[in-house]
Amino acid sequence: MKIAIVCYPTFGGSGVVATMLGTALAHRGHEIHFVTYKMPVRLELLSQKIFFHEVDVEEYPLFHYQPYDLALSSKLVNVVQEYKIDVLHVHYAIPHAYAGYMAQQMLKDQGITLPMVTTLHGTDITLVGSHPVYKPSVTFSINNSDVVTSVSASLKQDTLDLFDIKKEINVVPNFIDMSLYKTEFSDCDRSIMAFPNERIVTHISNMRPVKRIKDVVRVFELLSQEVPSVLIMVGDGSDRIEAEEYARSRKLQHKIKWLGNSSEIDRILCFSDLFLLPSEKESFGLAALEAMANRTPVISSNTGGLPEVNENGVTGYTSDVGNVEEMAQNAIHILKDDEVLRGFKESAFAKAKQFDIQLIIPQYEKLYESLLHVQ
Ligand code: GMT
Repeated sequence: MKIAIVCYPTFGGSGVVATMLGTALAHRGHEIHFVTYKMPVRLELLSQKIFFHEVDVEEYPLFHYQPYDLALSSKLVNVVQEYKIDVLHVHYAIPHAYAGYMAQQMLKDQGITLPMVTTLHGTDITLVGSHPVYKPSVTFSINNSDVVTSVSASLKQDTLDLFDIKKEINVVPNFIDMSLYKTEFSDCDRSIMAFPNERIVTHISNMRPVKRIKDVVRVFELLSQEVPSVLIMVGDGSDRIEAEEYARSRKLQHKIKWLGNSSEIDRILCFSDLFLLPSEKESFGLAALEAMANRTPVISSNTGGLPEVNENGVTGYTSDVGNVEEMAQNAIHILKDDEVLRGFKESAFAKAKQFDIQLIIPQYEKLYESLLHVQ
């Protein structure tokens, strides 16, 4: 099949998922066309089966906001015509499903049918999409997609609760390529980050308010009073400065390494003993799954789809949003004893296997095929 994929190419779960999906589909023989405003961050290999089409937005001084949706839908029309695309798969409803619908209509005028799959990722529903300024357009785009998927059962329920949805929503969970992770236990080279007696605790996010990164520092503060440990903070965003300030005020800075954005996520997670994700909202929590694939147990909030990934008491623990005391107690329980830690590490790894890419990609392929047959 020839599949066009639209996503946000920057650091962020939905772009990472879309990029991994496209790459895996290309390995399975499909021709994949990424249509985005920048090369996706994790798209390393341009193979014969992977194409990248940049959406140019003309800067015109008259416009306060440049019309990206118009540029995207026009680019989609051109790519579909030139490469005879079979299916369009848009990741993140805003504005991709809307632009995709417009492209469909323009192509229809030329007698071309372009079926569209829309994957809902989270904030396009829970934070941004349900805002009154976007809600009618998001409802319309979802209801007019040919197939709609959501990355967790929880996000499906949120979508049904927040919008008037007439379409079936298929839950297709996020995934990870388990073939990239060694099957035997390995400690990695942790000496670059910590002394032998210290545990390594990690957090990775785009450090927006929804990630509650101050809670990360507060949990670490409590746990480091009981267990010698260091905290590795990966990513960047609007809340970083305030969290750094808080850490400084609590005299924790010497125990915290702020690494900024990194493309070495697996290398960092490989030597981590614990992953913290205390988010306010999280439709899935791809970062938690990446941690688990690296045998790192997770302390997270119990919001959204997180309990579908992080099994309470098995792969780590889940607590109510903001309950940093409980999160810290659970973290101490996991980290204090080598045997307990080893058990959680193995359970986290075992659970991650349930989300192996090999199990999930066929689910998308089946949905694409169902659309080709109705043409
Ligand atoms: O929340 C983020 O860090 C970015 C956001 C995105 O749109 O890229 O992530 C959302 O999609 C990810 C991939 O499906 C999910 O793993 C995240 O849980 C989800 N974020 C939220 O729901 C807040």
